[in-house]
Amino acid sequence: MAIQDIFNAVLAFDVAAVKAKTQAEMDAGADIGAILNDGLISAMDEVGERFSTGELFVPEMLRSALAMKAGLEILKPHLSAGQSRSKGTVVIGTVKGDLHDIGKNLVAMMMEGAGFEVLDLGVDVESEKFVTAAAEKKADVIALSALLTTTMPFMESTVKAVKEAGMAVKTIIGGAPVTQSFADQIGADGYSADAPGAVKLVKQLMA
Ligand code: B1M
Repeated sequence: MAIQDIFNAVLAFDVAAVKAKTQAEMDAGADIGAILNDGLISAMDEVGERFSTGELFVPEMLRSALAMKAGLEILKPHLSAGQSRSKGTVVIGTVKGDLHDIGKNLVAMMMEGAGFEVLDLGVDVESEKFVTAAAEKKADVIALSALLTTTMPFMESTVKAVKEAGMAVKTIIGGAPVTQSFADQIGADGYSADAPGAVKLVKQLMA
């Protein structure tokens, strides 16, 4: 029931309640995966559903996102705890034209938690910026996120720019509209549907 309260608070755009209820669940020893998936992420899925049916509009979507982020901030130390020595370097960002960053932030946090050094370039990132940052950081992996079908082509141009630069860095992609077949089509080295899967994927690619 209490995780349902977190879900409801995100839908009510109630930042204070999301924080309080998330903290209360953590203090009560609830499973962090359940708080994340059943409380915070499923609330955003519901927001997306209501946006599609015209029950909610962009301002409400944004307010829910802010509420969800407040909950994520409380989970963050637990998602990225531990590990001191870097297992490798990942450059991550949301591709050009796309401002969605919650999923990308979650992937970045979990990569950090798994012991990778993460350089987060933010949102609306040009292909060249990924290439330059990866070269400067001697990155092992470039991780691209997109939430809009209209911005998926920028994943392709980034993968192409990496190949043209002759870099050994691997590219992985993810985000709600992205699929394995799209990854195959654009020549990315990997795809994951979620943040824990992205961590596994990077470990496999670097093995
Ligand atoms: Co936007 N939006 N939005 N939005 N928004 C979607 C994505 C949409 C599906 C809503 C809908 O119509 N049902 C729809 C896209 C339709 C499409 O193209 N298929 C949409 C639209 C249309 C738009 C605008 C165009 C609306 C408008 O202005 N008319 C506009 C575009 C702005 C832009 O980017 N240029 C827009 C704006 C916004 C807000 C700014 C209001 C806000 C974003 C705030 C922010 O991110 N800071 C927002 C939000 C919140 C959403 C929804 C409701 C929630 C997204 C989210 O944060 N989910 C979304 C509906 C939905 O997805 N259900 C929607 C929670 C997050 C944890 O999940 O990001 O999917 P997600 O990440 C997942 C996986 O995808 C994966 O891991 C995470 C889970 O573990 N993953 C990766 C993500 N990146 C990965 C990378 C990896 C691996 C896995 O490897 C590298």
